[in-house]
Amino acid sequence: MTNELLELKKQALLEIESSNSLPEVEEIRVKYLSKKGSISLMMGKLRDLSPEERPKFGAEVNTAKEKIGNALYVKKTELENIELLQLLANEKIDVTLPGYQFYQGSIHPLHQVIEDLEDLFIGMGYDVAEGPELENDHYNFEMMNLAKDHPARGMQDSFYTDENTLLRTHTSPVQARTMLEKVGKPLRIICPGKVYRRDDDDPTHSHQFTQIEGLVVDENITFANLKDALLKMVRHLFGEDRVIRLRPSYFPFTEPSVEVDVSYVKKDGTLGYIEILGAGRVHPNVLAMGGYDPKKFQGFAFGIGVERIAILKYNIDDIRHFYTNDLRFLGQFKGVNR
Ligand code: 2NL
Repeated sequence: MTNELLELKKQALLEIESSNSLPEVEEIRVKYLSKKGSISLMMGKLRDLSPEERPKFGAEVNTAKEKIGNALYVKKTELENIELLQLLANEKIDVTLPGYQFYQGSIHPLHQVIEDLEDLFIGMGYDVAEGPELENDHYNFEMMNLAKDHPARGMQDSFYTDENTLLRTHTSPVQARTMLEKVGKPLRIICPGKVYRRDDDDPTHSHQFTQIEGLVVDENITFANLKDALLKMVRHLFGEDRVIRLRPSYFPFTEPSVEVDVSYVKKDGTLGYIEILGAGRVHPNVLAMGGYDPKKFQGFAFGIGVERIAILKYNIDDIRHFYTNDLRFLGQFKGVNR
């Protein structure tokens, strides 16, 4: 090997050895191995040699090229690995850092009660039915056996938009519609929703509130079936240690009718009762208007005020909290029922 070639090779390997960045390595490659690099230029010297000397010299240049190429490759790989390790070290995740808090809303307390009762009744084979809030006088009153002279039918007591149209005063019209849809087949439904009555708002009255009504119509339905459903509902809402008390009452759409009270333990240890809902056996007129033969079918129904349940469960002091949407009030019900 000529001295010049040997020197070049030695020099290149030294430079590669002492380089410590990828751009430097690339610079060295260009300097020695590119088309105009000093090793490539050595091939030009072939011309000055005799034909006998040429193959040996050519082979030596190629070997030098290969050696330098290999050294460049090894160095490049080494530097790339270092770079990768540094990257990984810098990207290390500190799992001990505190997390970010996401703002999370919550289900409105009235809806927590509604969803809680929907779950219970769906589990007992009921369907959930909904209907319009703006109702026809016929479905809201007529089909519920409310006579034309009933006080609720006065313009002063409900919100009418014209003589025959009003904001529903209970969710019963949804049940009336469902009876007509079912064309005489057995049904079990609950109907949650907004209802409206003319009232001056104060801590215990609201012109708009929320009701859940239940209706079961089938053959061989007895008052015992009603009591069973009521007791299950009350214990689901207030606890398994509760009992219920029924008192005779009156509703135009049920006969007989009852007010239902739930027990609680008073400070002195004796049992007290609080009224929570109304119920009864479906009036034969209501069954007949809904398309059911009252001689063949019986049913029971109940109506419950959702605000009243939430007020008792969560000890709320003013019904207006439910619709004034103060986040300090609403934020207290995060995950109460779930
Ligand atoms: C209450 C209690 C009640 C009903 C609602 C009803 C529905 C149909 C047939 C018969 Cl389709 N009854 N609903 C029954 C009893 C009580 O509500 O305190 N209302 C003001």
